[in-house]
Amino acid sequence: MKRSVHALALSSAAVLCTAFPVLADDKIDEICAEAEERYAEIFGAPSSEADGVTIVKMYKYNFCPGELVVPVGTTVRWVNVDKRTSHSVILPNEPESDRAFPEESVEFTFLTEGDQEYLCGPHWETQKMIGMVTVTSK
Ligand SMILES: [Cu+2]
Repeated sequence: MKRSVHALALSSAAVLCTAFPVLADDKIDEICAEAEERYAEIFGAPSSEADGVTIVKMYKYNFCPGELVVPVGTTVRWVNVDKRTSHSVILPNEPESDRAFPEESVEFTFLTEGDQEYLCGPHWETQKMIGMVTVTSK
């Protein structure tokens, strides 16, 4: 009897765990769609048309997209499309970037292959503002 109660508790915990990220993803998709609108408003063209760089937007304590796969040698430009908040980028084994204030950006060229998790200095701890770049061979 005790065992089945325990099993039930475990299975409802599992349901909760799988349901939460789905909701979170929807919310992030919404935020990132808004971020892209802000980008196009500010720069007059979609971020996909940026010349020679891959754009990551920083908006409402998220990196958009949060995960990126790029070939080695790619320059990523993180653009702050927020109205008030400033952000930064901390890559593994690199000093923290300058603060990017609204409509400003920071750039980094990836010369090393592999997964590189990065953080926003002021917001990674409190808001989980964390991103990932996977750098592949050319
Ligand atoms: Cu931030």
